[in-house]
Amino acid sequence: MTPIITAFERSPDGGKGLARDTRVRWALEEVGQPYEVRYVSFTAMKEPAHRGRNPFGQIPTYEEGDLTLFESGSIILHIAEQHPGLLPTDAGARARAITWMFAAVSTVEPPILDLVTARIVEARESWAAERLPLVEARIHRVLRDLSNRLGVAGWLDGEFTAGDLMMVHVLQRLKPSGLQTGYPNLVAYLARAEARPAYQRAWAAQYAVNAAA
Ligand code: GTB
Repeated sequence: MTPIITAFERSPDGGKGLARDTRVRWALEEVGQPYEVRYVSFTAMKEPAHRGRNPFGQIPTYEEGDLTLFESGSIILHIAEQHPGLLPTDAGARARAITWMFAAVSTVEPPILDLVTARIVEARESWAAERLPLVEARIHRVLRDLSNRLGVAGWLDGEFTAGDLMMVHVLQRLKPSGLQTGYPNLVAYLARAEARPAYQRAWAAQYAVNAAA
């Protein structure tokens, strides 16, 4: 059965691949699972039909027969559990890969999202300039720790896993800020992941839609 995911009808990033459907597309490409995409407008996202898929009215979602999922982390974990290629078979290595998925979305992503909030949503507040260095310092703390752990390794724990996929997509959101440039091994980590054929296919698919929009 071909799964159906949802994505922005027109992504605000104009096709840079930063919206979270890209990470789901990437996971599907890594495991060789064809998929269909239902494109939703910002209006349609908040309507009952889409809230039936995601109560928060957001993308991405994932439908496979009777099963409907939301939350990119949960969707990618499901894909990785259904198909070989994104989680090791060894139980310990598998648990560690899932740990990295959680680390990406619950430790590394929040301060990065806070930067988007600080730079865009709060930009006109009187205290915005004062708060920004604190937000950036919190990002540097997680980048430094991640960089130290990665060291000279190619991936976070041996072979490429869903943990790397999540971490890379989370880190990519930093690119417009340039904050990652002080960590050469993280820059190389991103480049290594972006060179993967599955990533290239996922990126091209979302770009084709958003460049045409
Ligand atoms: N925790 C959820 C998950 O991981 O799936 C978060 C889902 C989410 O934030 N979805 C966003 C959304 O639907 C799109 S990805 N937003 C519409 C809304 O809330 O009304 C976040 C995103 C949006 C835009 C850019 N961009 O333009 O660069 C990047 C990422």
